[in-house]
Amino acid sequence: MYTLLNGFYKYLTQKDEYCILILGLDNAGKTTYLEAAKTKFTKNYRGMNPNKITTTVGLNIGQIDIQGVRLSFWDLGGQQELQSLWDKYYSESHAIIYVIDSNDRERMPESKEVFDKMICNDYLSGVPLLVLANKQDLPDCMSAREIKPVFQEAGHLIGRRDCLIMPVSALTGEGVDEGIKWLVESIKRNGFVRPPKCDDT
Ligand SMILES: Nc1nc2c(ncn2[C@@H]2O[C@H](COP(=O)(O)OP(=O)(O)OP(=O)(O)O)[C@@H](O)[C@H]2O)c(=O)[nH]1
Ligand SMILES: [Mg+2]
Repeated sequence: MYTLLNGFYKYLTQKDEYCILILGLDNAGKTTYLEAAKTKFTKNYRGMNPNKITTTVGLNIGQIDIQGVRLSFWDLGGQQELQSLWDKYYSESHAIIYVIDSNDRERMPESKEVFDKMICNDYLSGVPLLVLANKQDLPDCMSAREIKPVFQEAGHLIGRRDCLIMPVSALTGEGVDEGIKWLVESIKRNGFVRPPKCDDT
């Protein structure tokens, strides 16, 4: 009887789980974005003070339950020596969020170069891609419209997949929920190609 009830309980509570990688150069705002997303979508969650967020050495994990599914975010450190660790996570990911510091014109070519190397990896083929032009709260930043053509040059590498470039401010939270909602839809659409994991916690 216990087994039966336990099984039924698990059936009721289990969720499809999707893993989302958050990538981009160091200082792009990945961890700040993850905190903003958790704050928007988790009841009673009070995000970390952005001033207390330090550079990521390794990996931050965060989860959001939304539209009946669980999103597990893997926010990886973006420093050059840490970028070589990214590809260990590619085969298990269901989507990519690539974060750009729109206020750092000088490092835009570097960000594009790192993006190109990442997106042509076979393990990411067909995986939905959300490119975030972050730090839009800063007055002299590049707009998403300016950044778009730079990244669209990689159209042949991006290939056939759901892809969106959008403006966002991880600091103010502007644009954060639209991006996550788009991502959930895309991940579900791609579920035949990359089926979810099953999480019964
Ligand atoms: N003005 C502004 N600052 C931001 C925004 N997002 C992040 N920052 C700032 O940018 C700096 C870096 O943010 P992080 O979230 O640590 O960047 P990261 O991409 O996780 O960096 P690594 O962990 O080193 O890869 C911090 O000082 C943040 O407060 C934003 O939308 N607007
Ligand atoms: Mg970080």
